[in-house]
Amino acid sequence: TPAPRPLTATHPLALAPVSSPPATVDGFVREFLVNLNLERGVALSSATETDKYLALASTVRDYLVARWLEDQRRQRADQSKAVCYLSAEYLLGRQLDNNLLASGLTDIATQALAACGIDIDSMRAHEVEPGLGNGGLGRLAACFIDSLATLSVPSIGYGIRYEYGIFRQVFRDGQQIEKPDAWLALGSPWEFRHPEAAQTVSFAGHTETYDDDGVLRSRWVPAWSVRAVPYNYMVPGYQNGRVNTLRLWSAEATKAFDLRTFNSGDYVEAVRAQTFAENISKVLYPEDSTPQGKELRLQQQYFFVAASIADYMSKVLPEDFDLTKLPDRVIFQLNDTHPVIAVPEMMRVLVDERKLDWDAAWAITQKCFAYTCHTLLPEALEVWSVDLLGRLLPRHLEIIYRINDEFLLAVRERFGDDERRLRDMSIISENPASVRMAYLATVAGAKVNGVAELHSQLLREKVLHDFDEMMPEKFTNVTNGVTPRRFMRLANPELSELITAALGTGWLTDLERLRELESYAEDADFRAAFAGVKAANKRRLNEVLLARDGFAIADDHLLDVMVKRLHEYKRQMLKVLHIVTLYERVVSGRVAASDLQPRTFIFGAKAAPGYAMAKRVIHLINAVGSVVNSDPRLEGRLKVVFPPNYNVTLAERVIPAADLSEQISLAGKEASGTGNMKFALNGALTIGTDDGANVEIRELVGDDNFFLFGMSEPEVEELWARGYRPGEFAQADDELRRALDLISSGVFSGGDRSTFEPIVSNLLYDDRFMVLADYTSYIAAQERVDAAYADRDAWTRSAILNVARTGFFSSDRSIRDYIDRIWHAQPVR
Ligand code: F58
Repeated sequence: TPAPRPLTATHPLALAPVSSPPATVDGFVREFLVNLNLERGVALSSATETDKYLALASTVRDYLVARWLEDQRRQRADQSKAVCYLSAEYLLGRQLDNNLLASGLTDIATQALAACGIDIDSMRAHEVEPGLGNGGLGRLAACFIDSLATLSVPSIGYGIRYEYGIFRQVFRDGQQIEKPDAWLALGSPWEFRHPEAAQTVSFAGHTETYDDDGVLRSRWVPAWSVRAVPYNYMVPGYQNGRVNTLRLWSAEATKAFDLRTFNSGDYVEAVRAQTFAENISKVLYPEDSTPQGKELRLQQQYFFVAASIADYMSKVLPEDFDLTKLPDRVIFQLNDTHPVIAVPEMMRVLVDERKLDWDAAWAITQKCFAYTCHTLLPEALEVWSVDLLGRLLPRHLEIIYRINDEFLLAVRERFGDDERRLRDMSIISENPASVRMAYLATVAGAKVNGVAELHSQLLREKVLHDFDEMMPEKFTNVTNGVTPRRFMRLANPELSELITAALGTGWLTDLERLRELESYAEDADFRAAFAGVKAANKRRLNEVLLARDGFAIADDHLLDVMVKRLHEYKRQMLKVLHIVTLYERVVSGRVAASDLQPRTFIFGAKAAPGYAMAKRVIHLINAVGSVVNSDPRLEGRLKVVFPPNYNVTLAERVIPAADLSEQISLAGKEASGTGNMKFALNGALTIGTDDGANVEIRELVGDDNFFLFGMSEPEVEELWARGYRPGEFAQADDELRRALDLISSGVFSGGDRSTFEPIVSNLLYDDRFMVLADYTSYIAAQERVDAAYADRDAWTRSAILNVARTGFFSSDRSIRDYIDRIWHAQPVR
């Protein structure tokens, strides 16, 4: 036998990427068993569920990896413009089913596993979802990387590999308790660790100037650094052979142990440095809407963007790259303000390291970033104290000051000595001195976008009004979207089959084709089939909730669902007042229980651990639930179900079963919402305010297929300006007063009147989100819901029209809008 040739980069085998295993049932079985035997070291007969799940995940990976390597190689070789999506959060949800679907292997895998005596559903259920996000913003990032891959856009997602994602919520006596989310405990089969591609990220220290061959330059002398180790995840496009990358950074100590200290016997001190470094990517901050301004959070932000920029510049760009061409090669999309420290970091790299002059560097930077804003709440706009920023990132603070100085000069040039404007537009605000990250992003970004039409309009008119006056061409809108692969095809397979039977294939990547369903709304057989799917989804949800939490869902109830983070602006309290009103009507004898439309109310919501009012509302929902559910007078009529730990996995079960989608934020507060889109696409009707993307949903589905209530945004503003006096609304509506009195009376708290008193007095005296002002209109809209549901066939027709008319909300369309309006990158097929 000839001596084997060494396998090097020049070896013919090394030139071609690995080939995939054969896409047949036998091929899959073989690959699965190889993984089980060789990787896990166990025989099928003795394998645990975890062994089988991990071997299955490896098998799916094996099918994707050849394409992935090829796409990475091409992306490096290719000159076309790439999108770097910078996001502190990716709320991915389970991976197995998604990756099977994307690679077209679902049927093969199902049969192959069955041949091994394994039910694929038990494998699906075994996966712990990576909850690396808080809510809408993180889930949007996950939908976007799915669409980027499906549209074959050269792109990479950058983020943080939190060791603990969003906390696991449990209820004790109806109150939220947070438990750590150890999502990595079973191992994480979807990731590839790349220590060889680690980057060093530095912090603190001081800056100095030095003479660089006659040029005076600044440099940063940091005090400490950590290693950023990338973990790569495959992001397969939907059955298009494309596999993009999500690169999440994990923090490690530069020196694992301080050996000298270790040898001197102080073990704890020796590992302290390691613990300190690793803390940076330890845990996702569970804040919703109000950032806490904690140092560790700023460390996290800088950590991941510095590593990402270094990664892009050193690994993706050729060494001799002409940096003035950078804007033709890359756009960094800033998902909210969390990655905005990337702007001064890019300036530092270009000016201090690559030695470009300031103006050239700034011209490049301004073309390489774009900023998406996700809020309208002033308290949600991130600011960092100058003191903290200067301590942690002294060079970046200097750079921010210079950016601000030059920007304010431009403002002065344009508007003269308008002190009000100069003060209000300054990136640095005084008392206490702090950096307004949204302003920095707006000044630096080529484009600034809101996430729904109304939101973008309000950004321009209110939050960033002065900036809009100065540079209107920067502002644009990209209405959010959701991926139909996960939220229709995977979450609602029966509806997907029904649609495919009607329209043929292709709609999953061309969601506007759902329009063709409009005529089917007039077809009685189709309506019956559609209603059958909804009923089946309710039964499936019933099974899940019974097994998970012991809740039963009745088939014949209207399923009324409010799932989203718990926040006052989202107004879960309005929903509670509705339930309490219905309850009060019956127990007071004014309405016979038999006259109520049977309804099951489902809540899902996590509250930020430090948000006392939100946690109290959770307690109240559970308390109202236990009273209503155990009152024989309401038996079979009203039921309140609040499964703990609402997450992507549960969303995939709840949304397809829903009849009514609650989108009831105060107008002008919800930037967009994306749950609203998922419900409509799954045939739930919306009861909602004219807020966020609800406005666009209503325009598309039509007033007859949407239950609108409440003040519009201008009406909200007007009432607020006039002076909002909640007591007047309570005076004007007997039922509202009764509902509030019932809560105050202690019936929901075992007679203790103090438990929920803070909620009631907040609503009556202090409520920025004007719950009481919209109560009467909300109750009236709920009555329209009951009346509409009484004609079940007409309801189903409306539900079908909701599906047919909301194809616009595919995240594929959002990504196309980003391409056209912001990125100007091209899909590469
Ligand atoms: C959400 N923001 C918006 N922030 O509230 C929602 O209207 C929108 O649809 C969605 O973004 C996507 O655009 C949101 O989820 C957060 O979770 C932040 C996490 C970090 C701390 C501050 C809130």
